Amino acid sequence: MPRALITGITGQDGMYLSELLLGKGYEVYGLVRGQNNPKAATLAEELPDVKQLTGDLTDLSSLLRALSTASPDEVYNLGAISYVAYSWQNAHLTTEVTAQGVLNALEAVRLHCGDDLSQVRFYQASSSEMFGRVQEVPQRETTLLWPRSPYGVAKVFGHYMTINYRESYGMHASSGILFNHESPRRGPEFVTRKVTQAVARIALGQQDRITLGNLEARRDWGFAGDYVEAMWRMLQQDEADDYVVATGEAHSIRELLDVAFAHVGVDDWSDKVVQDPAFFRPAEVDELVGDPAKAKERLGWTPTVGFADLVRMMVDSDLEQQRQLLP
Ligand code: NAP
Ligand code: F7E
Repeated sequence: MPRALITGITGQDGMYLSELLLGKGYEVYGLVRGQNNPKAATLAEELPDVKQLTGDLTDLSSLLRALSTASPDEVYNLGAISYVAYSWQNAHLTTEVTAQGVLNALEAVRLHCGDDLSQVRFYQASSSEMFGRVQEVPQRETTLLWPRSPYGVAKVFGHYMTINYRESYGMHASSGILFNHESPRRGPEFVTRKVTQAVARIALGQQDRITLGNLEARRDWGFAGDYVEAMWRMLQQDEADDYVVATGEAHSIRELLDVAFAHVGVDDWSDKVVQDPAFFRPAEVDELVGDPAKAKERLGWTPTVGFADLVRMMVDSDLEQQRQLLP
């Protein structure tokens, strides 16, 4: 039975990846941080077969302990402070977790393996935010990186450190440059879920309006369930490498609003959306769109859920959740 250790197991991708690996017969261990983390209970309820281990990416010894207990064949480093807007307010913390945390994870694997680094394959959750002020359209593995936020800068550090461990020690360390991916499990601070949750509440008469920032930004949005499949496929390759994972299509926040509101029968949402400068970013990433050709060719990976279906899936899920909260 193959064994996997996942950091960031309580996040959106950690849950989908756990489901995927458990379905393939893996023994799955997940690093859960903090004292009495409330997400541990949700994880235990939804995925009782996952074995939870206590640890934190900023604490090297906790990573070594987790590796020693899990003795994994594959390590997926998904843990991060992942909310871009928050990263300006907490740049040091973001750097400690999202940048240095990657070094800690790589170093822990190297120390754990000793002379035989071939025991463990490593996946790093890199991000399209690294492209920031884009130097090429669409973005591919070779596009120059120009991050625009402390989060993006931290991800660039983790990305290059992963490549460095591959080149320095021959570690099977791959980096997935994933574009935005969403699902009903997406945190409500991210714009897709913020919109689908609000649209559900507006449709049920629980709220009147939604307050947003920049409606012109464009993102390449895919379904998280598809994207964790690409992560796994990367670690099944003979050689470690870097891959862009994206749909190849970009849509604006306005289009997101169009699809989400239309799904509950609202064609004109102009009186339901308010813009607030508080949600604008100090440096915006205007448009991201990826070229997933390499992932398609080498991993045989293609996305299965398109933009409009993804948004409708999220609205439906939020409608169901909000109905359960009604008195
Ligand atoms: P997410 O839902 O925000 O989950 C982040 C996870 O990291 C959570 O489990 C969180 O734990 C954990 N974490 C935070 N600080 C930690 C620490 N100090 N030590 C250990 N774990 C810590 O993110 P996601 O959407 O699943 O994304 C997974 C990874 O892919 C992240 O690295 C993200 O930056 C990256 N990524 C995401 C996207 C996307 O569109 N979703 C795209 C590209 C890259 P708690 O639950 O306890 O907070
Ligand atoms: O913002 C605009 C905002 O926070 C998308 C993370 O998973 O994907 C994610 O980062 C866009 C931006 O995601 C609001 O200005 C407008 O242009 O949903 P988001 P993100 O910043 O693209 C990348 C690939 C990651 O790696 C990250 O971890 O939407 N926007 N109004 C808003 N965004 C938010 N959150 N809230 C608003 O009210």
